[in-house]
Amino acid sequence: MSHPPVPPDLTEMIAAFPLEGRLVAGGPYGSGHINETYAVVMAADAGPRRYIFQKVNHRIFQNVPALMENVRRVTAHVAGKVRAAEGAAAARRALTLVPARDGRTFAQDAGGGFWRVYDLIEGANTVDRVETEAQARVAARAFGDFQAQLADLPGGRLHETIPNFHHTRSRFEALRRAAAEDRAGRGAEVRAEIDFAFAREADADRLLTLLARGEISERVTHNDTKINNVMLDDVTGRAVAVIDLDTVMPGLPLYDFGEMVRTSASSTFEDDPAPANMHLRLPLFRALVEGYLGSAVGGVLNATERAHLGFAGQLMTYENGLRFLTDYLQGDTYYKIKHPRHNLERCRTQFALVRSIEEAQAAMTAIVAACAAR
Ligand code: ADP
Ligand code: GN1
Ligand code: MG
Repeated sequence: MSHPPVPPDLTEMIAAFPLEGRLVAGGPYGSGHINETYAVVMAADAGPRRYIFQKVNHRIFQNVPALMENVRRVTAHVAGKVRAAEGAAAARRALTLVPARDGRTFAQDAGGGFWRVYDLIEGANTVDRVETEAQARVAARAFGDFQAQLADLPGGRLHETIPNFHHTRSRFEALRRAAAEDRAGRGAEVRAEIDFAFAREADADRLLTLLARGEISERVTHNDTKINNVMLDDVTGRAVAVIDLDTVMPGLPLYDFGEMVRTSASSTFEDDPAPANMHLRLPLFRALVEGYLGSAVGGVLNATERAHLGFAGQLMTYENGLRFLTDYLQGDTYYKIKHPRHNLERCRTQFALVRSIEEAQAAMTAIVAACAAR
């Protein structure tokens, strides 16, 4: 089989890691909005070996060594937990970092870019959209179990890799500033979206107020619980490992659950150009609640947290809409875009989901109550 040529910066980085065998192929992989991900195939004596190479976006993650320190601690801790529970079969149940030749968790290229390598988890895949209730249940359980695994992470508080990441008030203020500055001259075009966001300002503070009052508490959370951040077994469909650990840091469990609702209980892609296609799918919401309450963290959630599972989905969808709109107003400096209106389309479709979740609050409350009573 012939392969396209391996990009030159990737070839340079492959030499920085002590990989077994001869380079066969390497090329772009996955569909994230932030980092660059590549799969690399090596021909080793025992057969082909595949690795994941990632160039971490250091414009967004401003302290990559600190981030990698988090990743090292988290992967080691989770690997220890799954090994204790499952023995040798646990090798693919956690991300495994491949250290660089100098022993560090990353290597730098000539341009100062940061690269890391993981063993590619074989026999598993990610999906960009949830197709079935079983997938939603499995993903929610996996992210809940992941939070529980990290409850006793030793070594003190993790670094905040992006300060105020899910601080919705800060996200709201960033939008207010971007709208006032109107750097890209797009303000007039998005008046309706700005009005939509401003009308919901009070929502930005709801969880922060509960946190300040001590009614809910901080834990180590994942903070980016999109369905494509959990690897699913090719054969059984069961969760294999939680991946994409760049934003693992102190946060609220409700942020993680809310982000699952946004991405796994929605009717279409986050950037569907037709907002009318977007609505909440209650059977998938029920599956998420079942998976999450049935996970190892389910029993730890208090009544206030359980009561806000539906609102969490609304809040995270609102927050992502704020962020897409802010990026559009600032001239698309944060997310990768495929066309000039991409961030605007993402925002409109997120706000359509916010509306749908608002209308479904009573139904969601009933679902949570029914699941919690079981
Ligand atoms: P991003 O921050 O860009 O979303 P991810 O770490 O989620 O980056 O990686 C992007 C995609 O690459 C994932 O959705 C998954 O399909 C694939 N991937 C990442 N790490 C691995 C791994 N260790 N094994 C197999 N596939 C992986
Ligand atoms: C980004 O890296 P990726 O594509 O998994 C973003 C998330 C957003 C998401 C929207 C570090 O996630 O916060 O919810 O896009 N990650 C970062 O799709 O900003
Ligand atoms: Mg990802």
